[in-house]
Amino acid sequence: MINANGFRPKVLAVGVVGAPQVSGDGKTVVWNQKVGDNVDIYRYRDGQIDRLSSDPRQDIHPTVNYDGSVVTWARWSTLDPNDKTGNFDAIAWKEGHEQTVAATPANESDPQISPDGSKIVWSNDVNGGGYKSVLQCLENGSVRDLTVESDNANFPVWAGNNSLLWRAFDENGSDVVRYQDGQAQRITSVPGHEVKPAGTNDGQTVFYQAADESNDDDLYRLDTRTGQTERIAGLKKVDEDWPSVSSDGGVVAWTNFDRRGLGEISANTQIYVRENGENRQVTFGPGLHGQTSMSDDGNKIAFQWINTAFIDNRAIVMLER
Ligand SMILES: [Ca+2]
Ligand SMILES: [Ca+2]
Ligand SMILES: [Ca+2]
Repeated sequence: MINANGFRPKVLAVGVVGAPQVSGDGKTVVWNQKVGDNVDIYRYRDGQIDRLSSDPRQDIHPTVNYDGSVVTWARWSTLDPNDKTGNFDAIAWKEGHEQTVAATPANESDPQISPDGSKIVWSNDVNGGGYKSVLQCLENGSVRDLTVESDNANFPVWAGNNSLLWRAFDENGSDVVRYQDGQAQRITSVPGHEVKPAGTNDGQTVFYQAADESNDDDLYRLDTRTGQTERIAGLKKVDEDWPSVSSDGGVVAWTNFDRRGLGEISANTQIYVRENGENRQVTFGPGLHGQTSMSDDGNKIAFQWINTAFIDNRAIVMLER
């Protein structure tokens, strides 16, 4: 990994690491890491690494609020991660104290903390069926349902403190839904799947990934005020996936799976950034570079690197400028 295009890579952690998330202020990075048989949540802050969880069960998929004071994640309910009677619960960590915030027999998956740290949203698969879900929100000590089963809502993400984006399945694939002030609205409606939404802090601009008729993924930018959709990255034989975005929408990063010249099996997988109307590559060299998470100002991008020759050799890397 060499320096290029304005961003300097800095390796924060090496090991069986994944799912990095950077705080809005750019000062904290959290991720999950397997040591021995145990997966826990780790944090980088002020040049130091701390282990935030020490439960012997599997702790995965952390999220972190703007100032790094609250971290949430999902924990498997039993010791054996392959135990069919187990399910995920939602955990919140606040200034050194860990609390289980949802632990029914259903899967409470991938809890998401709002930037101000006041609300946690997760999907609950009702009877543990793993198919239909409702989204639930914890705020001021009580949990309420945001959706009903027939909404088929999943994978919520925050866009600022007052907008949520999620994926709603229907017979035509899936659409992006925006939820504001208690109202849910479908903001995409083309056939196929529009997925992985990432929004600006005002919830007005939404980036997402969608596949064309030949199953080639491209990235789109939707301005919900004008209703205009623009394809911002759309090369053939390149899957432009998993956008992350700065708070004003001026910087977008994604994982670029370039299958040109390498065949269908192995893609050249690098991080790209769009800024001022131009797309540029910001990681280089061997291995998979993916799963970006961006600070509000667009100057820090955390990502996961995987050695394709030895997949337990991974790193959490920060791109900084
Ligand atoms: Ca653990
Ligand atoms: Ca549960
Ligand atoms: Ca493409």
